[in-house]
Order: sequence, then structure tokens, then C-alpha cells
Amino acid sequence: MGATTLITVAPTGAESAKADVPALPVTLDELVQTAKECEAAGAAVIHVHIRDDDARPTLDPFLLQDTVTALRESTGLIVQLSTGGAVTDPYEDRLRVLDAAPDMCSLTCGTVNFGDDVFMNPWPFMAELYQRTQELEVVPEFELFDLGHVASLHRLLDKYGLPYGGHVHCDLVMGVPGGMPGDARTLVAAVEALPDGATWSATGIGRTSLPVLFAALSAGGHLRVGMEDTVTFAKGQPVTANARLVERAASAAALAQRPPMPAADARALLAIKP
Ligand code: KMH
Ligand code: ZN
Repeated sequence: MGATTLITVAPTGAESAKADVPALPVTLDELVQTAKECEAAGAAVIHVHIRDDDARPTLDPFLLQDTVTALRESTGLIVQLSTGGAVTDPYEDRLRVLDAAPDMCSLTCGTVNFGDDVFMNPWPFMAELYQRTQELEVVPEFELFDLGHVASLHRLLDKYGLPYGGHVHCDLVMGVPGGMPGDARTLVAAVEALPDGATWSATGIGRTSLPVLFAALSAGGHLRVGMEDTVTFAKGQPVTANARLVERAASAAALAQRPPMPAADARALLAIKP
């Protein structure tokens, strides 16, 4: 089999308001429908943030559990819950996300300025979250918003060893105002600093979406796309559905001679608990 591209879809996030972005999936039904469409378009992993009845971000444990169950029943996607939540979420709620027993969770490797806000990830929180992933056999995806986060990832691995399953997978989140810029030279610098044997995807926020996508494909990486990261295809062209972003990523990956990776192969690569 030739080389393939793991596509992760991040359909919702915690930052956009449904009132501003009507195509954002915020109910469980909308999320499941989106997940099915994105799976058909080539996604293998779904990075999940959920909303409450008022479409506000929530880390409600029961809703998270229902979401994991529904996505498992309706799709073959690898379910990755966000432990980042919204910038206002307390650490205890973010740690409790793992109780919903997802396949994967995000684990951000450091604090970062986040537009006008600060996304807090101090070392004790990271270390506790990481050890919980190991105990509960949840595969972490290390979110790297800045080059310093790569150093913190090394520190985490040196102190606590490899993640559950033994494989290190990272996601470069580029172009956040306050984090590393979304350009090719920064991407290469970050990739060169990753641990040996790690796999990685990249995503570019907003207008850095396409430059990062092409840089990641050129550098042999995987892709994350979705309305968490960009809500326009181009200036004045709103995204009408997450699946359109996945289709665009899948087409670019196919052009690069690395078509989308089937979910079963992604499970093996990431060493997801059977
Ligand atoms: N919503 C951001 C504050 C993650 O999902 O782990 C954090 C975020 C990262 O989206
Ligand atoms: Zn997220």
C-alpha cells in the first residue's frame, strides 16, 4: 500500500457562535450528521467540542458520554475529545473529559496567548492530564501551538514515558494570534524538533488554512481541517459544511499522491485501544 494522509476533522470548536456561523454543528444530531459526511469524504479522526442547549461550549460529562456513544454507533471515526475546551473552562472539568472514555483526547503542551485571551496549560495540569491518559488508556494527540510547546512535549515524554499504545502523534496548530505563525518555514522548524518516530498533522487557523495544508502535504505530514479552525473557503466565501473542507483536503492529498488514510489504518498507526 502506498503512503496515505490521515485527515482529522475539527467540526465545531469553542470559539464561533452559532448565530454568526449557521452551518456550525452544535446539536448532537448535527454533529453525528456532520461526522457521517466527513467520514464519507475521507476523515478518519474527529476532534470534538460539544455545545449545550443554548449552543454554548460545555464539558458536561453526561453530554460528552452521549456524544462518544452516538459517534461510535453511527461512524467508524476515531473519537478524539477536546480537553482544551473553551479558555474559561476550569482544569477539573478538562481533566474529567477522560471519564467519557474516548479513543483519543487532545493535550496541549503549554500556555499560549489566544487572540485577546490566554489558553492556560501550566505544567502541573499537563502532567496530570498526561498521566491520566496513560492510566485510562486514552491516546493523546499533543497539540503544539508554539515552538516552546515542542520542548514541553519532550519534557513530558522524558519524565513520564511514552503514551498509551507507545506511539507519539502531534498536531501543529498554526496561525493562532499569539502562537506560531502559519507558514512553511515555521512548520519545518517545528517538525524538525519533534521526537523521533512521531507522526504529525498540521492545521492553519483562518487565512493560514491553505498555506499550512499545502506545507504539511509537502513536508510529508497529515492534515486537520474543519470549522473549528476556519469558517471561510476564501474571503467572502463561508464554509457551508465541514465535509466540504474534508473534500478539499482529500483532493489535495490525492493530488500529492497520498490519498486519505482509512480509519482502520489510522487506528493501527495511532495504536488506539481495540
Ligand atoms: N478552544 C481552545 C481554547 C483543544 O481542543 O484541545 C483550545 C482548543 C484546543 O481548541
Ligand atoms: Zn479543539
